[in-house]
Amino acid sequence: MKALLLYPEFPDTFWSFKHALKFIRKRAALPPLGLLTVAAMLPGEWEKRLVDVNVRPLRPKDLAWADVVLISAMIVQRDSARALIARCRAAGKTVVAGGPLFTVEHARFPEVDHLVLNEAEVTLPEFLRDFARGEARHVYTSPELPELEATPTPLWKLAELRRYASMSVQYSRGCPFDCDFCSVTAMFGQRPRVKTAAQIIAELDGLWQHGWRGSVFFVDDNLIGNKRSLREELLPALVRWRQGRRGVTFFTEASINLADDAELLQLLVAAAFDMVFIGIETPEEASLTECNKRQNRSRDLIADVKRIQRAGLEVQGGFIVGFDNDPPAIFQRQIDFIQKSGIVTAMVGLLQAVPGTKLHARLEAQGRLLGEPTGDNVDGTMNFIPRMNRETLRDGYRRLMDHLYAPGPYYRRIRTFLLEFQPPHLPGAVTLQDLFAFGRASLRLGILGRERFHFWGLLLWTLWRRPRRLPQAVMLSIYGFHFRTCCTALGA
Ligand code: B12
Ligand code: SF4
Repeated sequence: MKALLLYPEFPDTFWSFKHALKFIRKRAALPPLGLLTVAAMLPGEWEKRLVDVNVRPLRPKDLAWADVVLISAMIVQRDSARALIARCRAAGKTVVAGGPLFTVEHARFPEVDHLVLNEAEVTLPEFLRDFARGEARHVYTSPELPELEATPTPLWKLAELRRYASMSVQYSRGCPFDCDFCSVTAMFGQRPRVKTAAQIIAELDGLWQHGWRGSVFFVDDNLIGNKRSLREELLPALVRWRQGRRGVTFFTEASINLADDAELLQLLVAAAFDMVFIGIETPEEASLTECNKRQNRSRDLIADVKRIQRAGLEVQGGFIVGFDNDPPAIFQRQIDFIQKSGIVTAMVGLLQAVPGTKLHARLEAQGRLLGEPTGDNVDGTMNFIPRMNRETLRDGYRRLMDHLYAPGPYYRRIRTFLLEFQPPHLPGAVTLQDLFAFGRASLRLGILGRERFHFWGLLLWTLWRRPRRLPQAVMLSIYGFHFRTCCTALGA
């Protein structure tokens, strides 16, 4: 059996980093970890190939080679997924689909032969048994949330690792919190399930053996969901693993209560974590209550962010406008908060209701739903009727984004961040890729860009005040170019 694993295209969105990737000669930010994991669960005797269309196009000869196509996607890849499925069907191939898009929207894909939903650890074995007998059903689904000890190491060899900016591994699934807009708990539950430290070390060894020497994203929904196993098992193992292995750093996602645990912060930094994404959402208490983001309530969120930055982790932040309790002043309050916090990569989205979430159910019951979400929450669309006047919300949101990513405020945020950020001196030589990125940034941002004075001003300031942070200053300038180009009316 010849299995083609197919990953649809990400549109030009905030997290695609498309405009930044050119500076480092990469095609995509991250590999399709779900598909690489599924590949490792397929029978060993099957031949397997991966086509991630973010990296290279799907060619007719790829389809001609395949007996069966396995496709994965999240909502934001819906259009590309549909187009690819149509091509597979036109070529007469059997299509098997799984992953987050199909798990929440399977009824909208009758053209797929087999929908193998939820977590493949549970549903795939049953499908494979039936498929081998020629009796496979249309839909395989299960509410079971499997333990992860049996999850195999992703088949890294299928991916062209050098085409990606970062690699990814997953230690846990699920999150103990219950924010009402989030599909993580709906899909993966509130009890964080973890792999063993030995499994993660085997995954990292695999990446190392395939020559990977860059950053690795722990794609956990909330890495600190199970603090005990993190503190006692994973982090000590990572600290040991990185001895004598230069060049590999980690980043992840966590909840804001990370700021309360100085020892854990120290351990993360010792294990080579240098960045964390945190869902901050809003400085408006009533909106935090509304969406049940209880872990963010009654806190000095700016002080929390600064504590994490001082410990040596850059903080990326997720923010949302469009809650029922948002007052008209919310746009300026978000701007003030973000500028003060020094969160350079601040992803502000308009609230969208994803199927399967409590928010979706609530809005449906209130008769306020308008359709399905686009999956890209920075594209300015909403799939429900907001409490605030829709035009006021849309205009306020546009102004907010344009302001945050305009060169003046953006470069000021980088300085605020660099003043606070106190990373340990991790070993790491300047690579050819860094030099290329710097050359390209000098040309694109420093000569052609309208931010040229901000760019050179920042570099001179960094050389004077924080010379060791020069690579970060260049990288964040490049990110700013991407955010301006993809997500604001300003362009670059
Ligand atoms: C990494 C990640 C990303 C990366 C994706 C990179 C990449 N190349 O894949 C980036 C950063 C780009 C990203 C972006 C976004 N993401 Co995202 N992301 C994740 C995250 C944290 C991990 C995904 C992952 O690798 N998981 C590990 C693998 C092993 O799990 P998996 O892919 O689910 O695969 C398992 C099963 O689904 C199944 N499976 C998967 N594929 C297939 C295929 C077949 C054939 C079969 C049989 C089975 C199967 O088997 C696997 C093993 O059980 C998930 C959360 C999560 N816990 O999964 C969110 C998640 C996928 N993202 C989500 C969202 C909403 C977003 C954003 C909209 C966030 C935002 N606010 O902007 C953006 C959208 C993109 C954009 N704006 O550009 C949602 C998706 C909702 C949905 N139903 O589609 C998730 C679930 C998180 C959430 N908040 O609910 N994301
Ligand atoms: S803390 Fe993050 S992952 Fe957990 S439920 Fe809230 S938004 Fe979802």
